[in-house]
Amino acid sequence: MCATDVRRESGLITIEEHILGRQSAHPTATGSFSWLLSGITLAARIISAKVRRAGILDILGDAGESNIHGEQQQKLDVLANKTLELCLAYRGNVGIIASEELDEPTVLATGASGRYIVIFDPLDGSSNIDVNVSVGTIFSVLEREPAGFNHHDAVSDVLQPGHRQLAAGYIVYGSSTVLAYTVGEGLHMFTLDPSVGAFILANENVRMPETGKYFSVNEGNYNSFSPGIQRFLQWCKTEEAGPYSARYIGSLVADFHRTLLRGGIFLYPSTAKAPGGKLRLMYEANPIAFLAEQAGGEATDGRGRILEKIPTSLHERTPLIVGSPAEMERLNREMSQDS
Ligand code: P6P
Repeated sequence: MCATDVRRESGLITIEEHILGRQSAHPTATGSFSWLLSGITLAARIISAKVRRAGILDILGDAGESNIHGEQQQKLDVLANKTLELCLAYRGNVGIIASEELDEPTVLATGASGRYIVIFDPLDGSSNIDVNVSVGTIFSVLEREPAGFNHHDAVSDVLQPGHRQLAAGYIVYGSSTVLAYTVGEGLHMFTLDPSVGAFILANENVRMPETGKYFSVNEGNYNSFSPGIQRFLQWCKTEEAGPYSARYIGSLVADFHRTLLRGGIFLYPSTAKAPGGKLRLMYEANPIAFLAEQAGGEATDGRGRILEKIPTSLHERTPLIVGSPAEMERLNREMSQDS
């Protein structure tokens, strides 16, 4: 039994070892991609430590400013954003970063060394921080077109459809800190062991159940949902369907994490307040959709596959419906009857 098998037996595969192992499967892969991902895991460990002590450190509450969306920035939002910027800036191979908290992308390197683009929501669900509800970090990794290395229109480099992602992942700061990532070869999950500060492999090649027993949606918006979505939700509540149980935390990463592990469906459709949807395409829907598909699930905007949407602006919003094949099939059937 080789050393890695022994370590796997002992449950001591760290995320760094796992990423390097994936890289070795690609003889053409260089260590630079693994080096980039280790920057994200370093940031995750720092943010986790801050989130876990939020009540003790003076970092709860408003930062006194608002972001481009007019949303009140929480202190932890600002801190998480700064942490990711710093951890990625020193990787030497990240050319552009973009964030929910930054109006425009930041260009870190223009030459060929700046090969990668990292887009992130540094602390999604941050409005829940003060009431101790799980929050999360979501990230997406793209590659710059070689031709783009020297021009200065960073936004056009970033606006790529989701199927171009090289990697995506999230960290959920819940009862434990769990990191899920994919490089397009399955979805793998790690739990942070705070006693040693390492992410330890928990589940490899995670599969979303073919069907589940939960639907997850803010039913406060029910009256403005399309007829197809209203019919689907009514079906979920019938004896024929189960009925399904409703679970909604109001924190995307936590709601998706449960859907991924237990199956079912999460919906944030168009509403009266958000006709184009509330969630962001580039740093929420695209990474979540990549992860869902890698685990055997599906993700649409109600009309088409999320990963095929052509972005037109960095902070654009989209409806997001993501879940198990059985629930997605039923929902698509109901929505196909809408005019
Ligand atoms: P609502 C959190 O503010 C967030 O951006 C996502 O994490 C979450 O899924 C959604 O908004 C919740 O929105 O309108 O139901 O409060």
